[in-house]
Amino acid sequence: MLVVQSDSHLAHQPSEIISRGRAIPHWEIASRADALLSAVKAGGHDIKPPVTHGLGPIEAIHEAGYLNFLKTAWERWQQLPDPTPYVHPYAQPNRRMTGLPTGIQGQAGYYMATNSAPIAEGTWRASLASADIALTAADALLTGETAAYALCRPPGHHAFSDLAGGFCYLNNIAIAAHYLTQRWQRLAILDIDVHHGNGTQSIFYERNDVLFVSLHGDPTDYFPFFAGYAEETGSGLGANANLNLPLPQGTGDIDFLAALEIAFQKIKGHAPGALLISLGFDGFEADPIGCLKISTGCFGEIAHRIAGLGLPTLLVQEGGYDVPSLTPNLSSFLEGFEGRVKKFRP
Ligand code: SP5
Ligand code: ZN
Repeated sequence: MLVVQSDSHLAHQPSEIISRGRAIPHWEIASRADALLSAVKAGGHDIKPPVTHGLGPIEAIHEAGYLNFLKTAWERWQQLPDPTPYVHPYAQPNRRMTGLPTGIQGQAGYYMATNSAPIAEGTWRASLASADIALTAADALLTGETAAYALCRPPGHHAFSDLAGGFCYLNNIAIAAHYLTQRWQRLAILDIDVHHGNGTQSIFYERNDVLFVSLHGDPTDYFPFFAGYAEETGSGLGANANLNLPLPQGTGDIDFLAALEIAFQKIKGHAPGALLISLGFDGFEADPIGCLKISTGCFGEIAHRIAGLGLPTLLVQEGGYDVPSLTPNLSSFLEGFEGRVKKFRP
């Protein structure tokens, strides 16, 4: 299948996040892309660089004020006395706090949902390239390819229209999905990253043209905590066009595949013209921040079943943090997608 990839992500390498009040090494590191690219190369896939699509498709999803923040935040942060190398929020607005301050410290809190989306000097540039990767892969579907893989970094599914969070800045899959509505009136997004795709859900929550379905670890005691519950089914025009399937921590292959079938029933009922997959490998059994127990072989089985839906399919890379396993897990997925499922014994 066609794969879109570039080295522009190297501009985004913040070394740390704040987790439970403490700075820890970032999980979302550049070598993830190398490990994923190894699987692509081993599979003999065609690799293309992204084509610049400009800000139009991005502005269709993200607020102008937020985009301006992302573009300027690092330089403005550097004007502070004794600045740190990355923009991190310090005070964040919450219930009953609605002001939008003009200063960079307040804006960092206003536009960042979590303490795990630090902005480095090249974050804006890398994020634009990541969105262009998803859009260029989407172009392949527009020109008749049945499937394409967007090797996006940084990932996107925790980014809201006006919020960064959870290692994400621009919501690559949402940008690509809206872009594809030029061709298909009905689309479905299936999110199999271990974390609920809260940004994507929010962006499409009141729309009925783009169905959002997510399988993820139960957010009761797991990131992103504030969304991903079964009761969230969409609102307004989008009523019933959102399906969350939270899974108990420790869920393994058999139960994940059973939930996948429920997701498929919802997707078939929506009758989409194309399918977009938020593809995370952090549900892997050895992922350092995962909470599920999906095996390498099962990723192939998942892919095989997704391909069985027979829809044009855009694969968009999200999480996955056990770097050495990203190569076999993506290989398993791509081989399974193309009908070669091996060594799967749940
Ligand atoms: C795209 C994606 O997968 N984003 C994930 C965001 C998860 N953010 C939570 C980071 C906190 C990690 N602290 C975990 C300590 C476990 N030893
Ligand atoms: Zn994730």
